[in-house]
Amino acid sequence: MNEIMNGWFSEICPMWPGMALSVEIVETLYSKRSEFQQIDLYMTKSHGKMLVLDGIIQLTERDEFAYQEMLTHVPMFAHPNPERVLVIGGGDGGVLRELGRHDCIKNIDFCDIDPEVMNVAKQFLPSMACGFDDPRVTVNIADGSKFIKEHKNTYDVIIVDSSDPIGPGEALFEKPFYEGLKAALKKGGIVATQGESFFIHRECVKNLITITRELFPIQAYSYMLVPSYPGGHLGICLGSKGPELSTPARIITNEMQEALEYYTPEIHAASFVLPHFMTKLTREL
Ligand code: SPM
Repeated sequence: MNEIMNGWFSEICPMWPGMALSVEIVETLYSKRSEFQQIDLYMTKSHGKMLVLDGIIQLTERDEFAYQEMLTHVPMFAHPNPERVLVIGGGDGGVLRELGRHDCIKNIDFCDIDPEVMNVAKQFLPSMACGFDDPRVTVNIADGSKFIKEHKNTYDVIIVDSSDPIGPGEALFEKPFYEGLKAALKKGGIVATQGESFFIHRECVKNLITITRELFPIQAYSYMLVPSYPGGHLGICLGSKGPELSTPARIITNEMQEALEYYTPEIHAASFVLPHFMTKLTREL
């Protein structure tokens, strides 16, 4: 449940009890319940537009690049030749925008259960929704867990840009979904999923690592800094059927590097270096 008091939005969620991230709001630009969730879009005082689903901040214009670049380019550069890519969730289009920078891709399937998020992004967030303009993108409005069952052995890279495991995103954090992701990947494929925060959701992160370790020969956990998520960071849980994950398999062009704000080959490798409590935690699994 979120609250706006005296012009401040506070993100209050049972997943992070006893703390709340607050952002000063200038104007509510959109507020409506879709078939699946409450969608709110605010103009904030310091972070540009902010998209909120069921009371949880999904992105702000000021720092969205950190999450979208890392969730996209870490798995994409770990793969030696990704031609076919699936994106589940991410209705704002930011991950699609980042995928658009990879010329090696032949087609991108996009699958989201809620078309309203995409419509809101197209109306209010053109710097992300431009991702939908890429002619290689096919939009599928469907439940991601069902979609992958119909696309076995199809993708080189799958990116799951989900909300948190409460509401419509819940099933995306469970083992049957990961089994489906594995089956939808080709030989040598890589999956990258929104991996929550190791400071505030340790059990959830532990569970994701356990699941991916059980299913994939290579597993790793990476993270990036995002000031507008509680804890200031967000993880990426990765599973690979072959390629190493922490070293880029391809060289980034100067042109692409200059267009990015967060990802570099050095950040790619460094993002897998975790605090010692995480090393101890993963050792126990
Ligand atoms: N394309 C942007 C969509 C954002 N998807 C991830 C949102 C996660 C929000 N909650 C973070 C909670 C911190 N543990």
